[in-house]
Order: sequence, then structure tokens, then C-alpha cells
Amino acid sequence: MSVDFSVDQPIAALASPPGGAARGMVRISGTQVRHVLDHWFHPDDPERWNKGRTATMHPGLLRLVDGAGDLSISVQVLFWPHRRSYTGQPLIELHLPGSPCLLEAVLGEVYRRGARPARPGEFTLRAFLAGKLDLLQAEAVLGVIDARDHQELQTALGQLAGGISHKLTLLRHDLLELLADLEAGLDFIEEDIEFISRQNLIDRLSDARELVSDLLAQAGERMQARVRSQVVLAGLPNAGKSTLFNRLAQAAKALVSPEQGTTRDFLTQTVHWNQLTFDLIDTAGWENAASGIAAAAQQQRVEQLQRADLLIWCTAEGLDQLDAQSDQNLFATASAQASTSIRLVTKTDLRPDSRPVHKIFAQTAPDSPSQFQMVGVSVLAETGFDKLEQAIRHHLGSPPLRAGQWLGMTAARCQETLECVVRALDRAESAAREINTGDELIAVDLREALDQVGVILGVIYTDDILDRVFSKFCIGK
Ligand SMILES: Nc1nc2c(ncn2[C@@H]2O[C@H](COP(=O)(O)OP(=O)(O)OP(=O)(O)O)[C@@H](O)[C@H]2O)c(=O)[nH]1
Ligand SMILES: [Mg+2]
Repeated sequence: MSVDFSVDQPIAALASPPGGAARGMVRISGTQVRHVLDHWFHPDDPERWNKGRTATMHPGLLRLVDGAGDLSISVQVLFWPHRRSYTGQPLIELHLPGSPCLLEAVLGEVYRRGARPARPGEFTLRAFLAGKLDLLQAEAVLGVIDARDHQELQTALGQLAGGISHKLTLLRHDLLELLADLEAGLDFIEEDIEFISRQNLIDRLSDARELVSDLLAQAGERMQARVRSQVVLAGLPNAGKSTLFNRLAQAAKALVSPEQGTTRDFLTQTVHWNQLTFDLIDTAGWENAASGIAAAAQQQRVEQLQRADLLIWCTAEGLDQLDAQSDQNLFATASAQASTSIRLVTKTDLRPDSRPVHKIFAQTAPDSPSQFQMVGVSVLAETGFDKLEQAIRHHLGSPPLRAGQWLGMTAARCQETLECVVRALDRAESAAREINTGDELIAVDLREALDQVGVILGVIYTDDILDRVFSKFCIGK
């Protein structure tokens, strides 16, 4: 895609998801957008339609003439006549029954009447070009559309609301003022008039550098942060891990059988709970393995645990003394690798009496690990899942908020530029600390920092940057 900077010609696209639905929406934006509907839209109140000066909804009929004859479609037309629209220019949304054929026919007519098909992200591009959004916010629009869970949505909404933009805009104004003072001083260099003291200059440069360094650190954390937590199910063969995996993942994905060693490799499934998303990993049963493939497999599991945020160690109810001992030993090995663990008794329906869970461990292991949270579940009897969910939520907690301010794509785009800003501010500050350095040299670095902040916000942009950002959008947004 190459960026089209012309904003006059109306563009149009289907703005509702493809496929049948109760309602569908066609969006049209352009300076003379009203004329696209001339002669085939018949508003219930023509006077209001023709003279309306504020954003209003206009019910009416769309008359289409196609091969099959005349078609009258009942529509609601939302019309923003001037700049106060999403795109910052006149905008129309046609709301009509969501039949794909009907929407296609209407869109075809819109194109015949002078609009051209919108490119991916072109509505948001126009909003950006009209100054309605900066580049960080344009990316946030995409982040909102693509959000896969509550946390990602919150991050995108924060960025759309101007979280980072606000900080950078204030910084940019401050640096512009500094530059203006420095340059004003340069004009009066002969008279020795100073518009800003060196100390004030140093302090403000230092504050700016600190702010940008902090943003850079957050962007860096965002780049490293795994978006989702990893929860690993482990335990002896036949402990009921795969059965539990299927129950928690709400999918019959893992093979389950009474045979030991059913799961040979690991399986991953993303689990979405209200406000919490994590990757659940089912692993092969642990065995005491001294050598060979089993030892290698065990090593692989250890590495997996080191990457995990939570280990759920599954111990089946009713193990004999020998298995209970080996379960205890392997659990000790596994939990030493994991950052946190839950000890889970599975198949509690097999329990002969109503012993509480911690008593089971107390019996099988004298040095019972009381520091681990203990929970019991039965997939068969569907019991214990509330407690297990509580325990998982407790351990995963909320993701770090600092990194949560940045959308991944924004962090990726801005990291290098933020580094340039820090370096330029650093140079400017060092120069300012040298008594003999002239203001003109400080101004050079300050200008460089300003340019780069402008690139992040999209005040300064190239086709290439816009291409990269907007080509990721879908059509209609
Ligand atoms: N009574 C009872 N049996 C269960 C329960 N959960 C699993 N099982 C049975 O336990 C056996 C082993 O289950 P799996 O889920 O395959 O165990 P696993 O830990 O994945 O086993 P491996 O993959 O071999 O390590 C199967 O026959 C399951 O039906 C439960 O809650 N109650
Ligand atoms: Mg299994």
C-alpha cells in the first residue's frame, strides 16, 4: 500500500463485520459526502437532511434499481456534516439490515455515485491527517480492534485516551519553549542578553531526559513481557493432568486414557477467564528417570517450568506408599524450578473418607510443604473448581502496569526513536554543563530530540512510517 494523502474524494467501505447479522453498516467519508446519497436516499424529513448543521440521525429509504427491479430499503443515516466526526471531515454511516447481498448492492451503488473503496485503515488515516488523533492513538485504534483479552483492551484504550501522547506532547511543548529561548538568545548574542539561565536549561534538559528514559524502560519491558502468563500442569503419569487440561481449556484437545504415559509431548491452549487470560500447558507425566530419553524429557520439563509463571502439581487421590513417595520427591524437584506452585489433589471423588486435602499430604509426606497452596478437584464429580480458579487468579495476579501502558506494536515502533531522544538530550545536557559551549550547539541537539519526539507522535512523518502503521489495519476502520 502506498499512502494516499488526498482527503477530498469520498471513500467508502463496509464497517460492520463480514457475514450476516441483524444490522450492517456502510461508512462514507469525504468533503462532499452528502452528494453521494443525492437522488437515491429519500429522507423522512428532507428539510432536516438538506439543512442539518449538527450530527443527526436521518431515517429514510434507499432506492436501488438493479437487474431484479426496484428495491426500497429502510435505512438510518447518521450524518456528521463537518469536522466533528471520527475522520475530521463530513462522514456518513448507513445503518441497514445486515444481509450480505443487500450491503454489497448498497456499497456498489455508493461506489457508482462517486466514492472509491477505502484502503485498509484509511478512515483512521484521515482522522490522523485531520489532527484528530496522533500516531500513538491511531495505533491504539488498531490495538482496540485486535485486543484478545481484557488486559490488552485496557492498554489500547489507555493509549487511545492519550496516556503516553499526553506526556510526550507536554514534553514536546517544553522542549519547543527551551529551543525558542535559546534561539532568541542567539539573536542578542552581541548584547549578552540571556533568555534562560544555564542552570534552568540544565535542570529542564535533565527532567526531560529522565522522563524519556522512563518511557524507554517501559517500552523495553513491554517488548520483553510475554503477553500471557504460562501455567504448567505437571505430575506423575496418570495423575489426571490431561483430563484437567481439557476441563479448564473447555476443549477435548488432550488425549486421556487409563494407560500411563498417554501424553508424550506438551500441549498448549489459551484460557480466557473474566479479566484473566493465560496459556495452559499439559505435560507428559513425570517419572524417576536416571538416563536416556526419559532423562532428556525431564530436562525439557525443567526448562519449561523455569519459563512458567505457575506450576500446578497434580497428585491423584489414592496413591500407594511407593508412588506417594516418588510423587513427593518429584514435586520437590519441580517446585524448586517454578516461581510459584499450587499442589492439587485430583480425582477427589475416589477419596474413601472426607479427609481435608492437607491431611492427605501430611500422611504421605512427613515434611508436608505447607507453604504451597493446596486444593482438591474432581473432574468426574465437577467439584473444587471454584477454589482452583481462586488459587490460579491469586497466583497470577495482575500483569505489571508499567509495561501495560504500551501496545506491543507502538513499543516496537518507538523503542529506537526513544533511544535517539535520550541520546540527543544527553548530549544537550552535557554540552550545557560545559561553560564554554555556545547555545547554538545545544540547540542542534535539542532540535534533534524534538524531531524524534515528533516522529513518535506523528507530528513528523514519512510515507514509510504511515505505511507501516496503517497497512496493519483492516478495511472499514
Ligand atoms: N475417578 C476419576 N478419574 C479421573 C479423573 N480425572 C481423570 N481421571 C482418569 O484418570 C486416567 C488418567 O487421566 P489422564 O488425564 O490421561 O492423566 P494424565 O495425567 O494426563 O496421564 P499421562 O498423560 O499418562 O501422564 C483416565 O482414565 C481418566 O479418566 C477424576 O476426576 N476422577
Ligand atoms: Mg496426559
